[in-house]
Amino acid sequence: MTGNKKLQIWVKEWADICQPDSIHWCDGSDEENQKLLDLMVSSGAAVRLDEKKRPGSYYFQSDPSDVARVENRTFICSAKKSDAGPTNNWSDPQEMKKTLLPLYKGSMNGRIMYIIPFSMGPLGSKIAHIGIQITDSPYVVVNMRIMTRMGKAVLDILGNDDFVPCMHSVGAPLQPGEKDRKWPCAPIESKYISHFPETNEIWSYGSGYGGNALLGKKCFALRIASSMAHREGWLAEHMLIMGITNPGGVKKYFTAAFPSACGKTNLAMLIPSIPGWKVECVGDDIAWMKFGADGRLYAINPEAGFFGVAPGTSMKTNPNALLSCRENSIFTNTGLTPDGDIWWEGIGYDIPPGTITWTNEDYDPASGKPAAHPNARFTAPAKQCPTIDSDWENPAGVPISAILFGGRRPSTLPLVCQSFDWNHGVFMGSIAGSEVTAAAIGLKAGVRRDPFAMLPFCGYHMGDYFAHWVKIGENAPNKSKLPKIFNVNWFRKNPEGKFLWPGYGDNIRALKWIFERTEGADIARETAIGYVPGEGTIDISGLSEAAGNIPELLKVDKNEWIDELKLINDHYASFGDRLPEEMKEQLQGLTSRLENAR
Ligand code: OXD
Ligand code: MN
Repeated sequence: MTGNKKLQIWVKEWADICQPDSIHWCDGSDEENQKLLDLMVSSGAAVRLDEKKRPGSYYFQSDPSDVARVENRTFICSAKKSDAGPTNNWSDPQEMKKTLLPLYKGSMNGRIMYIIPFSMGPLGSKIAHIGIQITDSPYVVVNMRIMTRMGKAVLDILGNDDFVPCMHSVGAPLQPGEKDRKWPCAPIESKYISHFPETNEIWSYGSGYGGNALLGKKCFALRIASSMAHREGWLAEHMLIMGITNPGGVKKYFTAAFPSACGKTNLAMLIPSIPGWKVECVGDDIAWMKFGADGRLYAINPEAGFFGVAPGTSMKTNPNALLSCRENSIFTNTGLTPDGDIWWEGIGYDIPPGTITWTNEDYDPASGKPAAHPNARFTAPAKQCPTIDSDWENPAGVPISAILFGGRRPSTLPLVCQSFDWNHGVFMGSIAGSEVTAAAIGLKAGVRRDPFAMLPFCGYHMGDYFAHWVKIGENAPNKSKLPKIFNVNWFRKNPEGKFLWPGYGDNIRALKWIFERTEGADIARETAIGYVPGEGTIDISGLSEAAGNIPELLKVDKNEWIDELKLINDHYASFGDRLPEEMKEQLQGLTSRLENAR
């Protein structure tokens, strides 16, 4: 329990509304965790995996209707619609609360209300923030215990201070005597993932999955935190954080923002293909950044675990991710093998006969249905990553030398490109995105702009967000110490549709160039779009086939960029008068540099 009056009142108010059978304050202990897991095993919600193959690990299958973040049911409820901007679903805060309160009424009948105190960031860090999540899902509790620092120690640190209230219910009350479902949740049309950025509140209803339900992650650490950061002058970003050490022992930290499913976890855990270089992981998804007393920008990973996409993860593609979930992990919507282990497409070995699919059916290759859902996940403690950085829990954070943006671009964007200055880097972030095919998401084919990889995660108007980035540069205590900004593209293809770049461990070759540029090395060629590697400055030692592709990978094609300009103009038009002057100037600058380019 707690002496914090606001917290006591808040919990009592919600208990009166949701009417749970009882209330449990989570202490975060091993005993509590085991009790919840045992409870879920005995109810049939979880399977305990084989103790030898996957010690301390558990398997869950979700309801087939509840398998991913639901962007069309995610709302930013600012007082003014214009403050949510064109990239968010908006709802009036009072209207949203009027819609949700009747849904929450009695929603925890037959269930326990869990109170989860959690810290986003190392306990006591000046960059960290505390949230309290209410939930009726024991699955959420055991996942939050991996993904955040959770339990009694957080309440002790909170004292009487303020916290971010995070309200969650799966929206599936039980009648007396009614047997629970394996994965209780509400139908899609009554799921609501609602954010109130002006009062720092989160109200989530109806889903038990991932970012909809583990409220510390996307809801707090990105949507609410981005609007807190906007007000308070810091950065809450959808970025991995990595440490890179060169053969001389010099270490630097980079952050990188890529849209979902572009390999952030793979890059954060990269094993370099060039001898002597070392990459260590601080975080794979979110970075919170503030200036330190020395004028440099410092980043913490607010999370304590990885909530990684399982399919495609193998000892070949990302051994460190696979080793991170070797024990004490939770698997959701993968396949389940008859000997009590998990399996997924792309794990690197054949499916064991008798494997059960995520829909709890016998796997049948003839059906064409995969064993694992494409968004099947592992939840693994970050400390289990073999390459976790020694400073990953440093409360002061790690000093950032470079910020990378990127996406999947089969053409136009070179392998790596450095911005001319901070505002040009902000421009690069603002136009980031991935090319999508019409078949993939049922939309018009083309470039899906995902500015700063924050499209689904920015808690306020995207135009104001660009302005905030400009202001961070303007207000920097020492401009010469600002991180340098780069764009990378691992996904360029040749006209036959074949990737030109091997990616994975070979990405160190681009990181090495970036590393050297942050030290001011004279290895760049100036182009209309920024600095790209000069001839012979990308290390190709040991790189066979792709070495010949380097000129194509670094090409800046004037005609492709003139086409790109039209797309950027369309993208920018959507921000109306909230597009900062500085970004208009950047677009004009690029336009005239291209006109003057040979
Ligand atoms: C994630 C995402 O799950 O970005 O991290 O979708
Ligand atoms: Mn993410």
